[in-house]
Amino acid sequence: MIPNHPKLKAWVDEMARLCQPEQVVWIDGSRSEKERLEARALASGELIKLNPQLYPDSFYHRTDPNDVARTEHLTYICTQKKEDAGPTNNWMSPEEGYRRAGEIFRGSMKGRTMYVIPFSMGVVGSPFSKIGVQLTDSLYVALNMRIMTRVGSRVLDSLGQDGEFTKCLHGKADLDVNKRLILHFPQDNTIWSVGSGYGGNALLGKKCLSLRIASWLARQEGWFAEHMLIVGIEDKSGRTEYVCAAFPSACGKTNLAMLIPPDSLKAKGYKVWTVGDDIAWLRVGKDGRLWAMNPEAGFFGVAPGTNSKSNPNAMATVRKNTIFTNVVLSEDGRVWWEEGDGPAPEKAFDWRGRPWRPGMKDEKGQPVAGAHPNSRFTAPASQCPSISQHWEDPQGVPISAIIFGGRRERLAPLIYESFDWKHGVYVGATVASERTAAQVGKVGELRRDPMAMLPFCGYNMADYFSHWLSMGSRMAKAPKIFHVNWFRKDEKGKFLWPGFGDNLRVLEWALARCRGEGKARKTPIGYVPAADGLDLSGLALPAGAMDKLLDVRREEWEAELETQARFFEIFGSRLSPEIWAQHQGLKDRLNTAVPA
Ligand code: OXD
Ligand code: MN
Repeated sequence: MIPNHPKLKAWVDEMARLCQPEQVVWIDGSRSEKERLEARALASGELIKLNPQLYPDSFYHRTDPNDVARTEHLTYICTQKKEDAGPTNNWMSPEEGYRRAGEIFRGSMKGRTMYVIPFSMGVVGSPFSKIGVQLTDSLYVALNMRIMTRVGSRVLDSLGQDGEFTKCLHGKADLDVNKRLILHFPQDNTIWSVGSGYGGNALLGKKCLSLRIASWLARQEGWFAEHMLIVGIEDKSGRTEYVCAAFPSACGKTNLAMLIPPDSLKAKGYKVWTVGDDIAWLRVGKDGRLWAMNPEAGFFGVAPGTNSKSNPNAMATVRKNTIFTNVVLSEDGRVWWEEGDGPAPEKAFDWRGRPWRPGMKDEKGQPVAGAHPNSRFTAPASQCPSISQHWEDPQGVPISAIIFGGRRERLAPLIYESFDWKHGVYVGATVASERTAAQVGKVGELRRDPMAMLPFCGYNMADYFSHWLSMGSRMAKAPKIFHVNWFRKDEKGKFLWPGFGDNLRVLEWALARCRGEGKARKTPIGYVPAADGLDLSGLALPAGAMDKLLDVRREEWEAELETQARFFEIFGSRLSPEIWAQHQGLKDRLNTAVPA
């Protein structure tokens, strides 16, 4: 199935000369090929077969213990000019990038197979999709790509003889963190990733292409590539309205995308439909609305914390055709993870492959987790019980509301609505989130993460804000922009809001506001729900909790203004004056507000 595409063939030959694999295998996407690859991965030990009665066609994989998460400090944007990467990205010149990674790639595939994976982000053949070709020496990566993207001959067919594609070179090399580089060359539509076999570093269709490279293309072509879930809310009349939401990693995007309505809202006839859980590509439609599509074909979800209460749809999705990475593996071929379903298995191995049993403690008396906090499942989106019938519509779904959010113990109310598009862009640009134990860094430390894109924007974020601002004038009916915070705590450090399914109460208000309904109170930061604005039926919140959840405290916002300013200052004169105007506007509104 070698394609009739001279540029593609020449590039594969050139990369093979560099990496020197023993053989080159083109991935055709067929069922028989899947079985062949799985048999090979079982024989090499890269995969372990799970109990087929419990998990048909599912497998287990362990990554190298030093290779368990995205490595942002080794991730670079390689543009000719450093300013084009901007102050929030690591930068390297393209010459240096190709040279340094080239030295690691040289001869690194000796004795190995190089798989050539033609893949499409978005349904094959849609004018909104983008094609990539990934070369990799990892069978695990090849099998994951088959779940997360659409792969094979049909993609080559749609590429034709001279179609444009993103050149994605991936190699495990020695899996040595000192020889690991995740490089993006947006000006060459190229990605080189070496020294890691972990998801976000190695499945190049995901963060590397669909966010970093796509955000670059999107700016040039006039659309958005965003770190957003897409979810549809159907009401009892059968009308479905769609929402996109951007939260930093580990803030519950997958759970919100697969939400189950609480009983009282179910009784009102609501149904929730999943379109995507991590990435949205958004374009202005002929009708002047914003339309969103999910470029991925699967979910690469975090396992710990996922259970039949927090996310029953995810649990149902991973029952078959799933690859589990770095969770607990029992002797009888089951998987388990912390805060998962059922009791932990008595006889098992942890994510490092060491014997493990529940309640184990280390030398310091601390509990030993069996699953890595960033352990994952890779499962086809089509298996999700709540998958929307429109999830593969080439033009996507029309978006009524965009929601930004972060993890804030204080300050940000449960929800607030921006005054207009420009203010909404400012709200997105000021997203910040406190670190959890699942992330590297000090727990609780605040990290600015504009639009939840800080690690994923492929160019200068000052230009990214300008792009967001300018897109507003291209939409006759722009979505309304909101900010949510599911994580506000009381004085005793207890979460004030139950989260999960009850978050639909908040989305219900947001959608009502988009229709010009929903009761609201104006505050200096935006509109918050009026005292009786949210449907809280069937929810027993402690007295006063709602007031605390919706409180806008002037002293806290004044301090926040300072930290926002310090962040924006790093962009210097490249930052749009509109961002500073919005900052000043917020300051003025806080100054003139009548204290509550
Ligand atoms: C992810 C992430 O894996 O955002 O989706 O880190
Ligand atoms: Mn993500």
